[in-house]
Amino acid sequence: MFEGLTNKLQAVFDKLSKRGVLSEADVDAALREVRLALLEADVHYTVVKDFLDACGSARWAPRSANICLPHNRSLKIVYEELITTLGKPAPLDLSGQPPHVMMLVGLQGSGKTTMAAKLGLRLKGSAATAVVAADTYRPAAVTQLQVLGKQLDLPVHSEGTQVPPPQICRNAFQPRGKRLMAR
Ligand SMILES: Nc1nc2c(ncn2[C@@H]2O[C@H](COP(=O)(O)OP(=O)(O)O)[C@@H](O)[C@H]2O)c(=O)[nH]1
Ligand SMILES: [Mg+2]
Repeated sequence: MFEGLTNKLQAVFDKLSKRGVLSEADVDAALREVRLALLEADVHYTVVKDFLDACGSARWAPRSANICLPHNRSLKIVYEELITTLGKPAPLDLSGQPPHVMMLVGLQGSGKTTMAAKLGLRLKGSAATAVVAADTYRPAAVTQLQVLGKQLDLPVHSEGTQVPPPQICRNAFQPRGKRLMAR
């Protein structure tokens, strides 16, 4: 998702950079393209609206003036508002008693499973790490995680698609011996 969004935003600012100083029409056109890029990336329309209000043309130049500002200033406005909207990057907080559970939230196909495997790969050097295949609904979701686990040498806890997901998650926390005995 971020790759597609990055490319689209990059294209908007590449276009602006060719113009040097921007007119109000340039700014409006660019903001329309930013809006489309965000909506196509499945960003909720109210978030897009708040985002565009925050970096709206009022910040770019007084409405009366037809000449606005150099494009690098426009890039800064959008960049700052993107950080405010997405939140600043923060290190993973793994303090406290393990096991640590991470929840990845997103629409289907937005990269949660892939990100889970990437996180597993990143953390496996410093902690005992496993991924749990608890998506029993989506076709091949369990196999997808098993394939990723094999590629990255990550333990995968899976119980097929007939056990309820909360039970699979609970079982994943049992020590292996106890888990096998409970069957
Ligand atoms: N290019 C690219 N593709 C990705 C990335 N993350 C996931 N994908 C692909 O996007 C598709 C959906 O990813 P998946 O992790 O299954 O999404 P989920 O439905 O949220 O679990 C898969 O084909 C992934 O290979 C990424 O960072 N870059
Ligand atoms: Mg998935």
